[in-house]
Amino acid sequence: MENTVVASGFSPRVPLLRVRSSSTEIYNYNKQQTIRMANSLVDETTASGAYNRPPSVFRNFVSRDPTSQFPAESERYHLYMSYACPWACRCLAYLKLKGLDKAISFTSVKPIWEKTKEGDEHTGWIFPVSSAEEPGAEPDPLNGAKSIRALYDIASSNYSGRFTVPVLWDKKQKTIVSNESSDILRMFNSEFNDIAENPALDLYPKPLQAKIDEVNEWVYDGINNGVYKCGFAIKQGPYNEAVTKLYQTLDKCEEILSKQRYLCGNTLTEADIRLFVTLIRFDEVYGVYFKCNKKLIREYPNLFNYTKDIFQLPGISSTVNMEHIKRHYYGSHPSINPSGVIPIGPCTDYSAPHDRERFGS
Ligand SMILES: N[C@@H](CCC(=O)N[C@@H](CS)C(=O)NCC(=O)O)C(=O)O
Repeated sequence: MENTVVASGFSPRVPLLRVRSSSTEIYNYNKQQTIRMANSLVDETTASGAYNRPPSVFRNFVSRDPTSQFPAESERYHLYMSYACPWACRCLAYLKLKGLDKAISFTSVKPIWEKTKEGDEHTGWIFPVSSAEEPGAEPDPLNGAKSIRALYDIASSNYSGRFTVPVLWDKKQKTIVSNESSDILRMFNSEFNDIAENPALDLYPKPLQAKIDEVNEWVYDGINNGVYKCGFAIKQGPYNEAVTKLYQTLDKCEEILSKQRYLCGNTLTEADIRLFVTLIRFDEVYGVYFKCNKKLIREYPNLFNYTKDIFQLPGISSTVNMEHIKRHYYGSHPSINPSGVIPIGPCTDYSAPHDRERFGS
């Protein structure tokens, strides 16, 4: 199955982007040649031109039960992540909030995707060769891996999915526990409380669980994954559908946040951390890059102040590396930005005062 998109202003005989089920071809106007890219996020586009995110594969759980396959132990697990990635950064935010960043080590990869292996064209997450190469990124301290793909190769000999971050790694069994951030959040929230510096913080408290689940569902569909559906759509219809839903969902959040401090009431919950990682990337990246330009977050008084409120929670600003975020998105998907040029703004100061204390602290 093949789809062809022709950008207006270009000759209809020269396809700008061709998507096949296993690879993407981009016509580079500067080099006058077609570049082939291997499987990654941008290839998950269906015949209808809509973006379709595949499910994660490693779905094991760390448990507080010492007899379980993956028992919660200090210094046993490692979070491989990217400062660019919202899904990975929500896990890092939990490490900071729960005070688990000493018990669970973490490493960020380099922001811009590169070739992961000799012999094929796949591009993905790469570790730097030294700490000096890329501020914020570190070489793999455990396995000496060159790429995230190499970690998946260690964990499984027949894995055929995408090589995504986050990866929660078990140092003892030398394998991947989980590559699904929503599961990792739940583990960090409840299973490590014996070793967490902030065990009392419960971002998924029993009385609010049904509410959090409900909010997560529409926030994920409309906003977290919604921005990707806007950005990776290769036909007008699926883009229109995604962008309409995105702004309906942002409006809904704005309305909720005009009456209470957080999404599920006046207490911070998992739902807020999950929304925050998308909001903090919105004006700098998604507004331009994913064509989400009807309105930016700074134009919504409540959403904007809410973003600043969460950014200013202890530890959270250290999870936001705008340099990595911008360089990754604008530099890693040549089908969307063949030149790799990074727009200058808007450089919002999220540490500026906000008005959310009006709902109490
Ligand atoms: N369901 C996963 C999604 C993670 C994901 O899509 N990560 C992206 C980065 S933002 C990735 O690593 N993509 C690599 C690729 O597509 O090759 C989760 O939430 O943990």
